[in-house]
Amino acid sequence: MSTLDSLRRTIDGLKCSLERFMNNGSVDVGCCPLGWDPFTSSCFLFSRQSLSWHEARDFCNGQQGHLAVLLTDKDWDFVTRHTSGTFYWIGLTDERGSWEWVNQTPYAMNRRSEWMPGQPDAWTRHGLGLGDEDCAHLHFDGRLNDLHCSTRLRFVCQRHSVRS
Ligand SMILES: [Ca+2]
Repeated sequence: MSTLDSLRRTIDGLKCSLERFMNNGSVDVGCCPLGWDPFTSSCFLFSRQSLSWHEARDFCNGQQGHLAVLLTDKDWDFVTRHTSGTFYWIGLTDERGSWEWVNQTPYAMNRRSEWMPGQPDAWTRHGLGLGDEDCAHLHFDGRLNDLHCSTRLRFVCQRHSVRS
């Protein structure tokens, strides 16, 4: 582990201890690293920078997390409340032929309520080189659209809350 990672973990641990102290020893929601928002047993990071889907995936993995995997209505509602009005990558791709989450959880296609009308359309006339649209992002209203993975967007990382 690099010195920077080690320092970051120390700070995260101190932040958790401080929060626990300020809450008289009880922490209702999990304690999250600086800059991450707690929700149930997860922490979510809403990026300010824009990266390609693969760069975003690698960034989240480097933070002991992964691109967001939205398996419950509660998680979906929490995340889309924060992303409203901006495009954000999440951990959903069909690069291997069918839509699946980055943690290999199968995705049950729900075109009618989770996707923008007519999506996913695997559009190929984007002029961005070979291939269609294999990566899913949250659109302005929180519904999904597939887009070329090289597009640079903000992104949502997810990780377990910190226990120290
Ligand atoms: Ca599309």
